[in-house]
Amino acid sequence: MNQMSQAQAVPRSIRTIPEYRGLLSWVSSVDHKQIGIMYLLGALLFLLLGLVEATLIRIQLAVPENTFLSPDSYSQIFTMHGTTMIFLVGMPLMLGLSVYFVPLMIGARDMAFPRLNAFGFWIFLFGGFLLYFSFMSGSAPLAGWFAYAPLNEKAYLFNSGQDYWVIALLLTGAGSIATAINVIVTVFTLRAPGMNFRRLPLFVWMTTINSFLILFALPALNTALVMLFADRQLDALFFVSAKGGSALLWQHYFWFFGHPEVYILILPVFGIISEVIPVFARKPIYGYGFLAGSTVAIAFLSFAVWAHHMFATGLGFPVYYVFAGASMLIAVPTGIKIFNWIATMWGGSIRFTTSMLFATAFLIQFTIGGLSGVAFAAVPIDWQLTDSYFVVAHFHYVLLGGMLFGIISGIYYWYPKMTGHFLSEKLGRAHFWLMIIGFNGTFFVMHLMGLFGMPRRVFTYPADIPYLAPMNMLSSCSAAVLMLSLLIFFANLIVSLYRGEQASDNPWEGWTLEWATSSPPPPHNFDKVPYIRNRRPLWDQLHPDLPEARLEAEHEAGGASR
Ligand code: HEM
Ligand SMILES: [Cu+2]
Repeated sequence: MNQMSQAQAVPRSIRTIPEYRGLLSWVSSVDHKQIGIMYLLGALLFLLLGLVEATLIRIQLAVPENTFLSPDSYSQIFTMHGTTMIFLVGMPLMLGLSVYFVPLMIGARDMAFPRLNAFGFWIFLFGGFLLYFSFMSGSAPLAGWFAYAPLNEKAYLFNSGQDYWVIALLLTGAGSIATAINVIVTVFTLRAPGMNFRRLPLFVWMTTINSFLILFALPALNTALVMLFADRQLDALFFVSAKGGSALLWQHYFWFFGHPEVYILILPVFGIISEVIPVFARKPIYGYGFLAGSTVAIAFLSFAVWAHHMFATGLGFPVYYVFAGASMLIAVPTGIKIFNWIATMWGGSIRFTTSMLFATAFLIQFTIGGLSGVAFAAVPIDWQLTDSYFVVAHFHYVLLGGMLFGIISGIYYWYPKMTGHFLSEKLGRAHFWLMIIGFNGTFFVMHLMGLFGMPRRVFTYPADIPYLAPMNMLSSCSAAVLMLSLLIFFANLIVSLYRGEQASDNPWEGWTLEWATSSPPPPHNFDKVPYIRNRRPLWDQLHPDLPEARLEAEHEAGGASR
């Protein structure tokens, strides 16, 4: 009855979408919150698959000269693992949180183009399924996640697995570009009255800049994919050096996309951390301007460092100087962020909720990954360590210890908003500590394995290289702990949906607009959007005695430390 009267209350002219219930209401949805949740669920499904692949890899490598996987299936598994984790886990987790929270944080009713939003999600999902269909075509792709030429060519990979890889990435790439355009237009046109760019929440700042990165980086990948497809299907020979093409050209295209891509995965996470830390340290963010400005610097610099992935290809000295210099330079704005977050925590009355624990671990682990990254910027070090397990350690510290830890922090933070229930803190703590032990146990020794000469992407290693066998065994046993921790996380996500403690509208005493509406928000998001006078619109509501305007004035006068 309620539904009827509501439907009648809406004028026919704006009732463009018929109302469906149950599963159909999700499939037909153009609501940014439902689409955001579908992105997250899709990403978690693919995470599960990527973890199964990681488990197979670690079983194979647990002992030397193992025959659990054949060389050929090993190559398929690590290619699918890498491709899945980057394109079907990292990207949709980041896009899902963006399309869910950007409109809420700027006080909008929805994204600027709701149908385009749905398109972006579905094309991602179909792309993902297509990649996995490749297993049924006889062979999954097996040229690695960056699929170097000429290995990616028909002469070497004649079955269609690699073609599935090309089409799948083209589809998900098109979806990411569509969503990036959508985020940019939404933020530029649909902000709440009074919310100028200096009052924008940092998560919104960073996802917006990130969308520009997507817009400029992904076309390079898509171009290369189309060229590769032409090579494979039409003998176009773009990347076939023996016939006048250039195998190196593939690397230039790929890394012109690929380096910005790693920032595409991490910038929204920087945004999450910039929201979580001040709320749980109960202090305003330190250095808002620096955090936003350094993001712009990172965005520009990230297009000027791609050849650091190609130091071993003999590009010659002037190129080495330029790209080594730029790669070291990009550590500066990133370092500034780390200092800002630490300064925000400094002297705060910190609440170590599970979300805050993950944010803190992010700071430490991401810094470790960042430092080994700067080491690679020195060309001779790169020559020594490239294609060894040191690299595998480096990027898992950035992607798993950094990106995934940060996203999980965000999920513990926003789950109450999305579902109306808290995630269990008890399970959360078990998840956290097991994940810390499992993650560092699995990946820290990989630095040493690399230094001892273990190459990446090989299905086994000889028994007589000193220490490799025990280090690999340690890594594989720790990976089991890591898997267990993530299973606890999955269980928490499901159990808390039904049994989780009820959450109020603003359970963490947050200050940004998503906390100004109910948990979960109604379809129209806000009954009334307040006029935005400062960066923390909910502060005045929570502390009528201490208006933000006065704090800002005191701060500018140099008096206040809050
Ligand atoms: C959770 C447990 C995980 C384990 C145990 C694990 C293990 C591994 C190992 C051992 C390799 C190297 C394979 C080889 O070179 O032969 C690898 C490759 C890779 N992993 Fe993971 N990984 C995990 C999670 C992740 C996550 C969360 C991401 C990213 C978000 C990720 C991204 C990658 C990428 C991009 C590659 C490179 C694949 C290639 O060389 O083409 N991994 N992983
Ligand atoms: Cu790079």
